[in-house]
Amino acid sequence: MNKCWNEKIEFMSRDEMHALQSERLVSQVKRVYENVPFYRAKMDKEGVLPGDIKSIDDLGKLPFTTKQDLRDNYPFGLFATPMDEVVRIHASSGTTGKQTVVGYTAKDLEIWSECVARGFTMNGADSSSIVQVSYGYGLFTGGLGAHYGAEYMGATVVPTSVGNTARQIQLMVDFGATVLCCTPSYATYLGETMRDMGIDKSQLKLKLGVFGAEPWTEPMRDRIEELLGIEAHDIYGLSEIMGPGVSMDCREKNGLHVWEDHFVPEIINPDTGENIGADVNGELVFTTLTKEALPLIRYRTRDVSRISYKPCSCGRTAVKMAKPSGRTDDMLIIRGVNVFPSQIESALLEVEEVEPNYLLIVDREDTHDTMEIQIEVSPENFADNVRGLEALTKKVSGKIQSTLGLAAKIHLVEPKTLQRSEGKAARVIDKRKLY
Ligand code: DLL
Repeated sequence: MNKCWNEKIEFMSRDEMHALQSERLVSQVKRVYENVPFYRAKMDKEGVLPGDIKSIDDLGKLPFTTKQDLRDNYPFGLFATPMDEVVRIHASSGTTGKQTVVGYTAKDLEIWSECVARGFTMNGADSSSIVQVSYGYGLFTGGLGAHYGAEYMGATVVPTSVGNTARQIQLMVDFGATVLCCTPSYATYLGETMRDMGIDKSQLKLKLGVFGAEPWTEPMRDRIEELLGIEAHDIYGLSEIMGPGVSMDCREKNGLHVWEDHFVPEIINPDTGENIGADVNGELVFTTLTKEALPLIRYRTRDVSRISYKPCSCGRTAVKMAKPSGRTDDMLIIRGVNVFPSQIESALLEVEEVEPNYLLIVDREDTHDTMEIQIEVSPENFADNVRGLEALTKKVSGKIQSTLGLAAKIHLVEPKTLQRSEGKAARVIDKRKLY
């Protein structure tokens, strides 16, 4: 058995977990009904009373909550505690509409730290680790979430936040960081910059990477592991539910254990709202069981994933969710075909001569959707001769066509010309939505 932080919870039997979740759900529902007018009105309208919820099996009787509900109650309307018990505010990223504001009591922060510490420990980190946190600090939950979790575990935290990449690399070498936390796109950027600075990965002490906040694929994991010489692990979360650490993958690397004693996942059909059970892709929905400041009942994440109760070789009994493959609202429909940006990343990772740095531009000419993909050629393969580039363009076009089932105009660009992201990468411009 590998190391763990909270043996009792992480290895709890399914029956015990069912009992714990049931007890917590019953009191959580009672609390939101009594303290949050929004929930009381919604439950009254649906004809569900707290007394109808007797165990976790009754979860499906409760109405969903959405991001729009948080926006409609901006900023603190869904808080279930008085403001003098709220000790921290964060806000969800998102570039359109009002920010989604979330709050935490001191107990919420402790539970959050503990969840993150479980994830770190599960992959070999401990109090002797030096953890460089290169997620953004601020309203975004990434920086402070990883920071508090690592500190709670007793590790030494180096809070570099994002930016000044060359300095980050120098500090990583000088301080001997053993764990790196950032977005997967920033991890690749750090690796590329290191290469440009002439620093070999053998000069690093890094062993573990804890990457999340945006979808990334298995081939991308292999690439980052190779680039930085580490084990790369996936951490998932969203501000509304807590922040990073709602789930994290173990050494099996085939799914993220959800800390179910605090967050109950369900998978629904996004069109009908029906719970579609385990092992099928759908929209991930979470119910918080212990959150004090901002409890959320059946919150629709819009993330596409699936859950599995199959036993895990690491021994943890907590349900696993698949690496989120995209968002129901990020899915593009191009000429009638469903396209997830992550499919493009997978296709590009199979072509050695290009980097998985791309920009997808979707537009419409008359009634016809057009798709252009700008792709960076890798530095080793950037040929000045036109014939070499033509052949490569053809190869990439073929790969994209066979992966997406759609033809795209491929535009190869010089290495390092597409904008790099320090936080979440923005890879799609849908001009059709701009009209
Ligand atoms: O991104 C929290 C976080 C910070 C998670 C650092 C992991 C590491 P938000 O800004 O509210 O919170 O964005 C949440 O990001 O609904 C997913 O769409 C996406 N996301 C987060 N982690 C992953 C992941 C943070 N590991 C939204 N894989 C979520 C895929 C992820 N998508």
